[in-house]
Amino acid sequence: MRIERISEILEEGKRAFSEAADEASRSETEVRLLGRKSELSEILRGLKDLSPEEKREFGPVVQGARRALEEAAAAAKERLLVEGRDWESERIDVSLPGADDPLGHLHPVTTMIREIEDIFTRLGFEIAEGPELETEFYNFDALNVPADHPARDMQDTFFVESDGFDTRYLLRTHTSPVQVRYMETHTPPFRIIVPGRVFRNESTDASHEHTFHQFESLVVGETGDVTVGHFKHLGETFFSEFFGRHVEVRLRPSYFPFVEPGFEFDISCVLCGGAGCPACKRTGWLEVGGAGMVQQKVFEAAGYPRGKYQGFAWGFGLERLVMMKRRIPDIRLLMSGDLRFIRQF
Ligand code: FA5
Repeated sequence: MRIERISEILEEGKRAFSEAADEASRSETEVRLLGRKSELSEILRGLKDLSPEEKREFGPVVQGARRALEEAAAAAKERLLVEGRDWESERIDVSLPGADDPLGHLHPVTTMIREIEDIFTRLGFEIAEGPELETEFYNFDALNVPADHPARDMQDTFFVESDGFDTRYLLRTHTSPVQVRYMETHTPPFRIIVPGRVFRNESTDASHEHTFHQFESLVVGETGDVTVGHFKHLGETFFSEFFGRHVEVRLRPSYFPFVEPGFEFDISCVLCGGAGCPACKRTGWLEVGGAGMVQQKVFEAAGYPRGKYQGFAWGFGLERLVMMKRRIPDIRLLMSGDLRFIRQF
């Protein structure tokens, strides 16, 4: 009798588990057939009251039925889990294009600095740099800029509050202070370029920014070794390479306290080739920077003996070259942070 009842419970249980349509009814079946109050648990509890022979006969059958029902319950759980998934929403379309991972690129000013560094490195130059937060000494005194020179005026220079310091700090107004910093730790002969950011407290327009870049060049050797002819030739070589066409250089007398003689450095207009156009105001020439033979006072400020060395220096505005090369009409676009502009390069 008992044996038959057990196989009935087993058969009914297996069917109930395989027919369970959702987890709630499966779980209800599990409690009903395998829970503490189930008939099977009752029978299991009664085993202890049987004779040893009966235990031997019934024990394995009851235990086997319980295991089989537990397995059926687990199998039903697995089946319902699989059936319950929304396969459609999980479908992956492997033919869809991948997620767009936007890549940035270098700013045209950075690209241009690297290009300039490349050209000069090939010509045997080293690249030097100096601090943007500079002292009044390196920015002006060491460069022989007189104490009453208008460039020191609050209009042109961003002075930094230096109360409590012996030194007066400012944002460098040009890359020339790096000349002296470099010479303090190096002995000629050498040739360097110094690309860097500079700052001027002036009102802005299409060709003037308060923050822009210059690149300085300094070539120094024994007296007689480095001449104006060398730097005119170097300028022609560099600008021709930079613009990818033959460029001529013109020097006009000018004054900078740290050079003697000093020049304005013009190149033949790269747009019209010197014939005259609106970009060069019909002169055929474009002014690109200041230059000259290094003043002996600057050598002295760097600790060199007077008269032993001779060299030239120049300082070019980088943005104006970028504008000419990329045909950008307004310098303020470059640092505007406007991505519509930047993405064009
Ligand atoms: C100087 O800054 C000198 N240190 C250059 C120099 C170096 C002369 C070595 C002799 C020997 P200047 O102030 O002229 O010179 O500036 C040089 C160049 O920087 C200019 O020709 C121009 O191209 C650029 N520049 C000057 N001011 C601005 C500005 N506000 N915005 C953009 N570019 C500027």
